[in-house]
Amino acid sequence: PARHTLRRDGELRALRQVTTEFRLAAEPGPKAPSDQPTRTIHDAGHRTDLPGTAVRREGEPPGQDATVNRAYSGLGATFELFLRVYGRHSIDGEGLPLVATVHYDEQYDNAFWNGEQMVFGDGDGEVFLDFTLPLDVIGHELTHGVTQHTANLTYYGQSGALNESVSDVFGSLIKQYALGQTAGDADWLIGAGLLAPGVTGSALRSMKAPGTAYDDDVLGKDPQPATMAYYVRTGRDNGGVHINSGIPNHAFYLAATALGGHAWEKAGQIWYDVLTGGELAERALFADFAGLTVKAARERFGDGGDEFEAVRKAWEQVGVRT
Ligand code: ASN
Ligand code: ZN
Repeated sequence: PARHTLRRDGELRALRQVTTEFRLAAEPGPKAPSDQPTRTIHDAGHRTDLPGTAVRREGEPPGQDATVNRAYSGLGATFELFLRVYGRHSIDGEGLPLVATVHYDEQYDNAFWNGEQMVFGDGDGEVFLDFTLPLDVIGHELTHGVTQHTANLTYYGQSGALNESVSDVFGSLIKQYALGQTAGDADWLIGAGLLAPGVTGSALRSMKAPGTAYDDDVLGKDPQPATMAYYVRTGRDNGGVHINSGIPNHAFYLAATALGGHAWEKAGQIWYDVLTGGELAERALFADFAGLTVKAARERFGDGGDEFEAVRKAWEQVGVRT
């Protein structure tokens, strides 16, 4: 009992101060982002006001609308690849809530990222079906958000084609990861299942064989080149961003299939390192991107490794100098 003697005022004040400092130091800092997505799917009811009416929030069970459910699952699959494989928390790396709107407009033949959220049309049913059908299309659109928050590649000319290609690469990887496919098993198509039954073609684009995805009376022939020898100089489509993306797409396909196994582990990691590494300029040309992938392959997997050689050779095959 003698130990519990009253302390003098000064001692008490000092003790209180130490206690306060300890409590402040122990207080949690900024909250770590969750390992679960925060998804909200809206229905535009065939109008164009965004975001429309919320119809499924995170944690809610599937409802009757298959389009809503596909959007919800696709957002989840995209979140999973970026988190589990690359350690990225959502689109911005800080747990950004994922928002999508389905049934946008009437017979709307596209899907897009508007800088803040995903938007999906139902297609006209004659040329295109529902844009939530292909998982790689959902992944493609969300990856535009990742690019916006990282390298921010300017959407024109070669940097625009790189922006498009990065969306195709991770769109395809999201599908491959969800299906557990190896590079050898994957179809390397973007938008398989999107073309209406009457259309002559298999998908929107092929990373394996750019220029062969469709050849149709209405759509025309797939205009994508696979190599620089066929690079298309045009002012249309922001300087051919959806056309010339065939070249970096094919380089990724060549590197990933040469390496084998799961494409997201090596080729995907290298491309992710370049996209997020801070060295890629907003107006990068193909050669800038290519050079950085070779550097990233060396830095992550070693100098004399298969990865370095596979990446270098892939760009050489499509005619881009590294
Ligand atoms: N679906 C197209 C894309 O993501 C829409 C667009 O932005 N042009 O590239
Ligand atoms: Zn795109």
